[in-house]
Amino acid sequence: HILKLFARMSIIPSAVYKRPFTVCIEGNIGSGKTTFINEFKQYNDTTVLQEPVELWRNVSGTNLLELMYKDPGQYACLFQSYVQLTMLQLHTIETPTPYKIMERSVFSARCFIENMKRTKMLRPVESVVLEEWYNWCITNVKLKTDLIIYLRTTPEVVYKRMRERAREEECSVSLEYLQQVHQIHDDWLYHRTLFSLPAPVITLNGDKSIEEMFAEVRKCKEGFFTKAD
Ligand code: DGT
Repeated sequence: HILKLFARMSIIPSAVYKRPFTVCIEGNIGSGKTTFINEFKQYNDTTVLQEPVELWRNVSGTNLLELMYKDPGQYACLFQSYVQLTMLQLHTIETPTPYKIMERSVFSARCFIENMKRTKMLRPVESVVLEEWYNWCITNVKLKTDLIIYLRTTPEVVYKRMRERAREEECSVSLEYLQQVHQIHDDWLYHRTLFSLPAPVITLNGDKSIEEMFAEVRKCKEGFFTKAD
């Protein structure tokens, strides 16, 4: 699955960097992560790894993202376990460039687990199993991350964007849900009171227009990256 996805993304591993400088782009649903990382595709020295939403939409013919939203009681845990797997695959893939930029990470999957726990979408035993998997992975798998870029947004703004893009699976997503997801991201990356941080964080204003974001992207490319090993 993951290899097919990379083939579609035109990632051809010629030379392989075992320890590229790795940046994760984080933020609420609709915060502009995809737009942001797409701007990096023009650089030959950077591998852009988009979030594997397409994999979640087609797990051997089953749309697990849709099932998670339609019937969270039944599918939230299963969905979360698949998100963790696909994110780990992205973390550990060897890339052909000295820089690697990822949309989300296994770390932000934890934000969704936390929210599902708080809203009782997960049974207590399900969140225990998911968290044990998570803790085992971050201890035993090399998930080297050098920088997190947090696109900080206002829930009302991302709600409007999400309605406008009208992704079919998200038709039931409420403003309240986006407020919950925002709060958890903010407590983690902005107030820094929730989970530990795997890397330094740079916060950008994700409410800005695409043009303003592009200007931020250029600044990021020139100023934030340092030399990879
Ligand atoms: P963007 O480019 O900032 O607009 O990003 P999106 O909204 O395309 O991407 P993202 O990762 O915020 O969300 C894609 C969909 O997948 C969205 O419906 C939320 C959902 N999603 C992503 N990661 C998780 C997760 O770990 N758990 C759950 N339950 N949903 C997730």
